[in-house]
Amino acid sequence: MTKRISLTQYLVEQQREHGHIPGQLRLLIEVVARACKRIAIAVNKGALGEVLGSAGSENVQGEVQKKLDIISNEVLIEANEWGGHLAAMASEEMDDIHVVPNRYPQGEYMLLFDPLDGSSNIDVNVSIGTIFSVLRKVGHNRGVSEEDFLQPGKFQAAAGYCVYGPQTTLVLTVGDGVAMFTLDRETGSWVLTSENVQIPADTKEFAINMSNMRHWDTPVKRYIDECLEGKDGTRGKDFNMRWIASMVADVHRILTRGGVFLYPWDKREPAKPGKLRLMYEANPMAFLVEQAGGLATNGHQRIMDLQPTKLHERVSVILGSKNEVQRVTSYHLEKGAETPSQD
Ligand code: AHM
Ligand code: MG
Repeated sequence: MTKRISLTQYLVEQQREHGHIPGQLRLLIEVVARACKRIAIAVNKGALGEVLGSAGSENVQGEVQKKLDIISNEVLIEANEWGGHLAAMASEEMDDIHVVPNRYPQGEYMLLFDPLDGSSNIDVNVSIGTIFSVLRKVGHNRGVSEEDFLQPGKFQAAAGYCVYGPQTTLVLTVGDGVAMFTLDRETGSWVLTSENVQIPADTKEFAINMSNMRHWDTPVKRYIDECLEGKDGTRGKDFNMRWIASMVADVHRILTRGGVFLYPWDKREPAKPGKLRLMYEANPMAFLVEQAGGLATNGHQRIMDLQPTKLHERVSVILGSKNEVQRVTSYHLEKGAETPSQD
């Protein structure tokens, strides 16, 4: 029988062999993984758990919140509040940061999350997920403010996501490659199922919401037009397209078999740099993708180099197979491409 390695064993061995997972970070990852198990149970119940549908409220970005958005947010907060590993949390579903209450010890990390990404897919039984990013708190004073969170993605201590699909899979990086763990529902444990994940540099698969084509900027239009020309065009090969409308599921496919994902700035609302959020969607995915040998840019710069100016900042996202991301980015850098401002 093949030896099974649990998430706990993996983390303990990483800590022992490489010393790059401090105790508090290990606890944090285990707590997030446990919270994801609880979210997976709620997601699985669906209509039977009365968790589908709208919660009748809106988040800070004016988006309608689903019941599962709120449930997942509460699960993550409750699980992470008391362990002593965190100073504060920030979420897509909360206007402001959540500082660990005074009754609990305060840790040295800060956690950001999109508790349930791909909300439009909840009610239709399509893969959704939880995305998280871990930052270190700078300074030793007890107070934490939003400014403490505004660190470029290159300073992330860890990042990952959990995809709730036909399988429930946790994907993690602590800056030393990417590992995947599949939830064994019978034993309730996370089992290591892939290590040293690598994204192929070339691909024949792209992911973009084509319904926005008329709003795209010239470099994006040029790139997709060339893909669509297929074998007889500039690229000399046929491309396939996928769009799940859950970034977690699209990125999971890319980490598994390669591809390029684009949610670019477009002319619908020119002042808005993109749809996806920098700090708890783009940065953690960029960290994972780079750790797997891919690239992530906003068309002009590496995503993880961007200096955030506010918690819920949006960003244009192009990520995945290295050679494709380089190509789209080079089209943007050629004279004439408009530069989205950071909002
Ligand atoms: P959400 O966090 O509110 O679910 O929004 C983010 C999602 C991404 O997962 C996905 O890539 C994108 O929105 C899909 O957007 P669209 O419906 O415009 O195609
Ligand atoms: Mg999201």
